[in-house]
Amino acid sequence: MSEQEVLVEIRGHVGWIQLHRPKALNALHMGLIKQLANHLEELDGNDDIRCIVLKGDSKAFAAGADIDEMAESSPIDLIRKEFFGDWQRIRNIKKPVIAAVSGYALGGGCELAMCCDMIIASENARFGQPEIKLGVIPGAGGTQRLTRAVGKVKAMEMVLTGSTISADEALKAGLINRVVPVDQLEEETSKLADKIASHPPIAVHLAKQAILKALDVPLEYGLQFEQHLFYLLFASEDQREGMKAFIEKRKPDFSGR
Ligand code: DAK
Repeated sequence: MSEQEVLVEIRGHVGWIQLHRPKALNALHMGLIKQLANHLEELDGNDDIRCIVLKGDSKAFAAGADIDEMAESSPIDLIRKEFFGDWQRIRNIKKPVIAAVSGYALGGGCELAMCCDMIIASENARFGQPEIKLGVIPGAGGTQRLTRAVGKVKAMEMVLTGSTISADEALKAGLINRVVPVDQLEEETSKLADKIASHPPIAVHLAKQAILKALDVPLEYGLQFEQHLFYLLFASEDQREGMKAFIEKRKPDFSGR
């Protein structure tokens, strides 16, 4: 890597990560994904950080995994090199991660955005899973997360045609949280991230866990899981502080404990 392709900036309690490989529309080669996973884990382990934002640039969030890198691989290469092992690390981040998407979010780029917990898109964003045009299918959630987000028929259309959808279509389909003008993407994402970061971090962390569980387990089990996490939060100082502050009609001061 000649220059840094993943940049990190800390603003208050929010860690901002930028994919920075503009000449290749932020195509995600293995080294870049490893760097991204390293930075995410570092921010995840930093007690001062309460929310993470992942962004690209105005032309591309990411145009997919790096096709040049994959093109000549055999299945054995992919298995032996653990070609995609770092994607698993990205999925395991505990703090909330918001994707701020401008321009292309295609293939692995769309999957990376869907690995995040929320997606804010600018009006020029395009989402899609074009892998079918390359003779493969999505491999990092494009058939699974996309189907859960937009439903079977829309996922079928996107994956089988490889066509992209606009930010407005993505909003209607339930893939993203909101669409904002290109020049307001940072500001709007920042507002959302700061709001989340103002809440008690342990409760935020457990709320994220509980919501993700809802996608995986039967309702009865999910409800029990939620209840246990609810009970657990009564062991936190922030629960005492939050409820006491309400009763005393003052602003809470959360410590993250
Ligand atoms: N890989 C490598 N280079 C890419 C790239 C990509 N995905 N996308 C763009 N580039 C490069 C182009 O080659 C070009 O480089 P130069 O020729 O200038 O050196 C530069 O970026 C600018 O691109 P274009 O000249 O093509 O720009 P245009 O505006 O004309 O077109 C485009 C933009 C986004 C429509 C076009 O670049 C495009 O179609 N890109 C490919 C999109 C795509 O097919 N993406 C899916 C890739 S497959 C997995 C994890 C992840 C994956 C799979 C498994 N596991 C965990 C198991 C993911 C797979 C994929 O994403």
